[in-house]
Amino acid sequence: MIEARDFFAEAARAGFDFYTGVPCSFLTPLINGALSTPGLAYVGAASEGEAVAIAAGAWLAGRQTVVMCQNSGLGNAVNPLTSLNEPFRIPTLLITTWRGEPGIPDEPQHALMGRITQDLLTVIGVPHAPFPASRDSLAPAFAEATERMRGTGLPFAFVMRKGDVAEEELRAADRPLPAPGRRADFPAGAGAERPTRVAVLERFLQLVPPDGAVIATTGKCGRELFTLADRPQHLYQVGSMGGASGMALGVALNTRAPVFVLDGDGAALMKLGTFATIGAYGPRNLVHILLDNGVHDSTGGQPTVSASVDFAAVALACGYAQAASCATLDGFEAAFREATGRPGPTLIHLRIAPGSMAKLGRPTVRPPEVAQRFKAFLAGVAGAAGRDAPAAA
Ligand SMILES: Cc1ncc(C[n+]2csc(CCOP(=O)(O)OP(=O)(O)O)c2C)c(N)n1
Repeated sequence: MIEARDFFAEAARAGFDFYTGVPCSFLTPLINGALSTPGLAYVGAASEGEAVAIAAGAWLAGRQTVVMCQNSGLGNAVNPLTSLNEPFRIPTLLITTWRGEPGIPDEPQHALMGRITQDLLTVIGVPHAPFPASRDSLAPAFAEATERMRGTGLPFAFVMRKGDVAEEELRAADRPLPAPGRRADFPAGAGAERPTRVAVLERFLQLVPPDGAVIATTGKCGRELFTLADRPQHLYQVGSMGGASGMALGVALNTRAPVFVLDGDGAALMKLGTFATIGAYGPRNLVHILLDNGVHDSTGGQPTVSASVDFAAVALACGYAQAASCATLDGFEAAFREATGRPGPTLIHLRIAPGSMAKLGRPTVRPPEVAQRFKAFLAGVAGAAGRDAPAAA
């Protein structure tokens, strides 16, 4: 058995400086320790998949990351681990618990996952080792993990058993509540047609500042953005639907650059919990642009339920500093100009028309290259600021 502080000290020596995750009772000592250690950056995520996306963003902004979860939550994390970390070659140190370990009495809901935890990690290409549960094993375990991650550019997992870390008291201060946000509506005039996504992206490209980092959601949004303009500060999130906003949060908490995420209504609804995490952690440099065509346009136009959702109200209820709702290109531009003059996090919700540009390409630059040049862009912004990027609160 080790103390949480032993783990954090070895992790810090190995360069790990950003933590996120969702609790498990086996993880309580480590998460309590993370929450109680002054200066240690820990983001409590709404879901394990969101945590993986947040960590990916933090890595792009120069951090080395740790994601902590219960093995039940591995199921929630499989999608981004396989369709975000893998294609983009984004490493993270995953600590998953081993509820349902065969031979040890546990609750019925853990039995199956307990039998397959290591096999599941292997199947999804995540090498793993037992969590280092003695002081002597810490340094070699970190050496193995970091060497494997450096070699592959991919995640590595420690599998934690009950009692691996000694009990730790929770001494975390409550997070300050965000002040009530501000809403702005830019209604369309009678008979105004909704803009297309490509028209909005064209306008966006005229408005976005040169030091702005841009993350585009899964599907045709990223493809259209790439077709209009391919820039080093663009990240086209080809998989991990719903993960763009989490990734943007991870970036925004660790950079001084303004961060823009182009989201879809289907994707936003898939990971609505991320709104609450963004609102609570409150990065002032994050602008969340929701291109709401009311459908899953990229897969053939099947309706989402977005028509009955007031996303600006959702964002404000979750703690965003500002939220705007609009339905025309000029409304979008007005909302954008207002938003970028004030501290966020900001949501700009724009109702658009379904459909896509006729000749739609796919990014020809490969995901690992997209990630590397995006990372280099953010490092350049941090270098230009002459200081380290801020650590997450
Ligand atoms: C987890 C997951 N489920 C489903 C898909 C298939 N898929 C790709 S894009 C997409 C639609 C996304 O809809 P929305 O976010 O509204 O964006 P739009 O296509 O309308 O631009 C779907 C369902 C996927 N890539 N990942």
